[in-house]
Amino acid sequence: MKNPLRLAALSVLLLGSLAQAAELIPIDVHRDANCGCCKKWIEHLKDNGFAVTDHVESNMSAVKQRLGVAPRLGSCHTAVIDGKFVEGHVPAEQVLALRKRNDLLGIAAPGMPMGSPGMEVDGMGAEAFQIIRLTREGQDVLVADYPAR
Ligand SMILES: [Cu+2]
Repeated sequence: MKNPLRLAALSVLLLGSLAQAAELIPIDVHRDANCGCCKKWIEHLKDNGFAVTDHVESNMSAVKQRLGVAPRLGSCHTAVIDGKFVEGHVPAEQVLALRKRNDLLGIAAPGMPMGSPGMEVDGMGAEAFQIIRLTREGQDVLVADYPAR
């Protein structure tokens, strides 16, 4: 072997990325029994490296109230990650970014924006939607603007 050290370094790198790929991120999703778009959002999370615990709820507004989801930010399902809420059809990349933000109560994609993750309809475009942060002080902050497509 020409360069055993280099080969060893390469295999450490490879093993490292494999371990990373296998490490799923736990998240809890609360939803109504009859919500189809909620199930589709759960699939979106699973496709992006999350391990989802699915909770079927009889009273979603009680769940939202308990987690501090302001009614103006409301959507269908409510997820919880590291004690913070994720309200509605939030893209996985935004959920990942939320993990490091302990100054926030949570993030939301208010409403049911057509074309957002889990709200795709064949042959239909996506409408514009926003991701909003809710700070622990109760302030809304715009995080991202997803344009219509
Ligand atoms: Cu929905």
